[in-house]
Amino acid sequence: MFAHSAFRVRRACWLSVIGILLVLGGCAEEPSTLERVQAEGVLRVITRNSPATYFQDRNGETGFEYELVKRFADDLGLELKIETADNLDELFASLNKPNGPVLAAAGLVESDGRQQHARFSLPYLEVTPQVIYRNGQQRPTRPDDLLGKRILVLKGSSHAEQLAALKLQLPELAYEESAAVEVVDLLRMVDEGQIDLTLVDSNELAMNQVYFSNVRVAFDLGDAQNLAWATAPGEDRSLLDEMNAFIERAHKNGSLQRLKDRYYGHVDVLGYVGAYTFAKHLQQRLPRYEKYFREAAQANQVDWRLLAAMGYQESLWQPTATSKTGVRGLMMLTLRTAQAMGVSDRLNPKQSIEGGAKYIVYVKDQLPESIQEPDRTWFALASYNIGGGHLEDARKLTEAEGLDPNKWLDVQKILPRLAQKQWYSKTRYGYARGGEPVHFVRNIRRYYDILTWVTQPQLEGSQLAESNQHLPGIDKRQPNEQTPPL
Ligand code: BLG
Repeated sequence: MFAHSAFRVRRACWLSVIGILLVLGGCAEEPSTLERVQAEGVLRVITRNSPATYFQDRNGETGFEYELVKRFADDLGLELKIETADNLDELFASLNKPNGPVLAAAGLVESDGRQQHARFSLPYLEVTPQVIYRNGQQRPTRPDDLLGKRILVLKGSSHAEQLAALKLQLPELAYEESAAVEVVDLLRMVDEGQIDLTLVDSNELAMNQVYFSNVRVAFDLGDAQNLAWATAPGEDRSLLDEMNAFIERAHKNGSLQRLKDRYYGHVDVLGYVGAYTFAKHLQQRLPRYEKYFREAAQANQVDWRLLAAMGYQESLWQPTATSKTGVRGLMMLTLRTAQAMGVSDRLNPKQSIEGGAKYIVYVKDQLPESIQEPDRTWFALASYNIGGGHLEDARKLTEAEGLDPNKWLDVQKILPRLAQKQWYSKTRYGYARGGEPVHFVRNIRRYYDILTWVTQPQLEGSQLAESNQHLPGIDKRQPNEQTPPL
């Protein structure tokens, strides 16, 4: 009797094992998301058209999310196809469509309310939600100060979720959500006084502060949160595992940090005051000299935005600027350089810009062949500032340290030593303020990046932004209507 039932149990077990194998066999026939994507050779990604995520600049598609996800696609050997959603609800809806995009890379905060619409990857960026107000208004400092204010946030955003949670404690809190706007619109509306307050993530403010000189941070609403990529919810982890492995690699090999520095680092370098001062000068000063920068750039075959960035670093675009050392003008030419470049009046902005353009090309040509782009441009800037002799001294010291004298990253570490006797006494040209070119190059690179974002292809040939219609992301074109890269 026992033996019989034991046999039956064993037989039942075997049957269920066979059943499981059949089920597994059945599953194996259904390809995983990763297998499907690999068979198609295309990674379809949904994002938002905004400066902190994805937009078009002169060189084509760009943006933090775009660059990161492009690297992921390249690693998998896939072609990247970007689609944009008009709002967050649409973005999550597309992600959940059976034949829709498989990944959302859109500056998404991994929030509780989103767990049923998406599965999130490992985090790649920490951001803080910030309440934004207009300079000149009374600064709100705590949640109670939000009462009675006109507040607008993106519909379906983590900020809307935060305000909904806050409303449970502060029932009088009133706010609106809009699906028709992007972060840049919210900031513009605060900047222009159309609304009192909005909430955006710190990275988005960092990216946009340079366009809006009146927006200020009131206070951080809550703790830092994680941005992550998302896939459709469900059991299939095949793509998610690849995403996580990629993000882990990007953390480890430093590429994520470099991307963060490039997009968001200017606030660390300029500070918020520097960023909104830049925004003001971009509107008030640059338009007066933009034509000269473009003409000089064309005549000397350099990027006009690099010249403009140099001019901002040198003089904040002020033609009568004078340094303590008697260097003068918009591009801060020494008397010797001015004479060598045929500049008779250093205070004349057109002449100064032309002289500066000629000189940067000249010093770049003097650099050894062994220095390749993009480092070559950074070395040329350093030489413009400190002179070729001192730069050569720093390169020699760099080599003596076992570092690479052809890499800006290495030479910039050594340059400050030119101001220390134990080091400069060993050099040919002696003492120099070696820290100055390090700041000089770092700042110019930031300004250059910012100018790249604000000068859109459709702007070419026209004057620089005086109104926000020129800003990336504000003009919500569909992907198939986007201006082709120049
Ligand atoms: C540069 C010259 C270089 C020169 C170096 O000084 O000026 N560049 C220009 O005139 C464009 O030609 O190199 S050298 O010819 O090999 O000697 C070194 O003398 C200018 C720099 C100096 C700097 N700004 C352009 O970047 C300056 O003004 N520093 C002083 C700052 S402060 O006011 O004292 O704080």
